[in-house]
Amino acid sequence: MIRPAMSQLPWRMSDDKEDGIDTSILTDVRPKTKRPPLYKVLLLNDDYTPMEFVVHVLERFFGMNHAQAFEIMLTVHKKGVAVVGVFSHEIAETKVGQVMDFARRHQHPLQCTMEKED
Ligand code: TYC
Repeated sequence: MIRPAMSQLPWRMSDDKEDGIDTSILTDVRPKTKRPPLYKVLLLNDDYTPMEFVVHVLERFFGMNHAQAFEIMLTVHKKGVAVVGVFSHEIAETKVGQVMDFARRHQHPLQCTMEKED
């Protein structure tokens, strides 16, 4: 059996013997580097927020040009909801906060939420 002496290899070998037979197992010791989850930011339709206000929100907080913003606004208007961006938890929370704050300050009932991406 070859046993690495000063192992820089990404596993650890147990030192097991049963009846003189090597029954060692290799254990993966590579550090887990799970990517952080992403969050969809959703915009919800309502009957009162003016279309131009929603377009402005999408331009201002989601970096869309006017044509993109108008298209997404119409999608929300017709379907009831649309994903307007995908971000880290912290950025998504910030965007939701900015939109909700801006809508409230202008007395519009516009709703924006976030949801973990599968
Ligand atoms: N339904 C709204 C209206 O007819 C427009 C609207 C679009 C509101 C998108 C919210 O997220 C929204 N004035």
